[in-house]
Amino acid sequence: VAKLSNPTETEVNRRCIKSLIAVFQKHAGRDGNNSKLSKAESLIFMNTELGAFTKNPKDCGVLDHMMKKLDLNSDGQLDFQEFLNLIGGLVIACHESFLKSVSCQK
Ligand SMILES: [Ca+2]
Repeated sequence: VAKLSNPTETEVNRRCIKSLIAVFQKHAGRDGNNSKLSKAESLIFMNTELGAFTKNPKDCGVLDHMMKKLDLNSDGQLDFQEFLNLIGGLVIACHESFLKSVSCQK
């Protein structure tokens, strides 16, 4: 049997992608421009959406460090591509802790 995604899985993936875009636009649009996350918007985004992931979400030093790392074109804002790098980093961290928890269960 070929490995095809069933419709339910496809639907879940589509919803997941849509909600990523919606979250980005919701926060990026606070200053009227929903194509980029300013530093202030990134802070709100991390505090409201990623509270469970970031250890010190209110720590400005952490934000400065992250912005420097993620802001590839150094315009002081995160566009969607740069935002995806942030999400990608989180997904990788989640995957690693998932693998660790799986190997612990053996
Ligand atoms: Ca940028």
